[in-house]
Amino acid sequence: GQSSQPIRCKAAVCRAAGEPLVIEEIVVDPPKAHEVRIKIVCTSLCHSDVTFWRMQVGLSRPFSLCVPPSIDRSDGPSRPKWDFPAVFPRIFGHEAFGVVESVGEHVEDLATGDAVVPTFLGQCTECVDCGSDRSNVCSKYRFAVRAGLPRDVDGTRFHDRHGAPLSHFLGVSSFSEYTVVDATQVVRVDHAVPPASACLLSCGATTGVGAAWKLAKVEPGSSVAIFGLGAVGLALKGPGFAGRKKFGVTHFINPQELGEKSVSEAIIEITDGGADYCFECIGLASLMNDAFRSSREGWGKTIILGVEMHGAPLSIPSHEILHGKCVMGSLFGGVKPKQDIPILAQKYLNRELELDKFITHEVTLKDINTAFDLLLQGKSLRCTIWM
Ligand code: CXF
Ligand code: ZN
Repeated sequence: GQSSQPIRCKAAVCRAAGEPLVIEEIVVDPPKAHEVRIKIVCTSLCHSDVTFWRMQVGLSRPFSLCVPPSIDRSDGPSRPKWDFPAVFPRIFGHEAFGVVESVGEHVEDLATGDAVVPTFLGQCTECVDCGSDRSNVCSKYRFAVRAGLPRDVDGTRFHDRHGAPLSHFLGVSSFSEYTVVDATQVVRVDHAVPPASACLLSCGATTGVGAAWKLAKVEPGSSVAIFGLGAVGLALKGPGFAGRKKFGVTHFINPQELGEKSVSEAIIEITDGGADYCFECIGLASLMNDAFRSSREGWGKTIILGVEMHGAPLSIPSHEILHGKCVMGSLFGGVKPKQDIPILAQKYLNRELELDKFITHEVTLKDINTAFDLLLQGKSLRCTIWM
């Protein structure tokens, strides 16, 4: 049903880049037109939360995908203000599962009580891109990391107890007991999928599975080299492929143990000429190059999933392209959220997609900083954060 009341609840607020999150009482607006308010059941920490949490002026300004929070016209010609402190204080979190608490006007495909996962990428279902199987990038509400909201550049949804606005993250902000999300970014899932598993479909696991399934369309029997074994990299084998060992990986390469040999030389040796598919799941141009060099001449595909951390360009020898190699990439592994996540949920229920093995830890919201520590220390793959 529709609700017009703000909700007071607890959230983990990031007051400044790189500082521990603080559990605060906040106020969450009612959903506006085309929005839904979600009671978050659980959320997990994805590395992108950490990347943006760390982001401080001068330290890293990586994002070609960012649009500036505002345009500064105060001194002459308008120029973007890249001073990211503008987006703090902020509520992070974008991999989550919850239940719709109320819906705003004009929301037709979702109702109170629906089990849902929010997604950082929206699907309006009406634009050319949403209507095409070739794209998963909605062109009506184009994805960008921005301070404003897709339908309202100055919009806010959260305030602290003094009435000061709190910024969102990727339109999701799931480190809160309640959040408001645009209906284009909310996907209904079968109630039968347990919360912690459904949560993984919200970002990381879906990106990996999607990249193999929707984007690269990897055939069984292909050789696949994965650069970066986090949740995305490990999810790549996805449904239909024969699980670090329990994920079906046959060879591990530790660059430090290779001596004189380069990573690509090692991969070319193991695969007898180069891998059919090379996936970059970290976000470093040097690694993207390694991946490209490791791919097979004739048909090797290099698939870029990582967001380059320093905004560095990729430079590759054109003659290698002429020899049949190709580079491709996508956000969210080419997955169209509203269409494809329910398919993955069904595969989970059919036991064709193992999600639970990604969950290495669990905490409650008050201990959310432990989830950060575990990920930063490389000890966790996914830590479920229960509200
Ligand atoms: C990323 C993709 C690019 C921008 C930030 C979020 N996806 C998910 O973690
Ligand atoms: Zn993510």
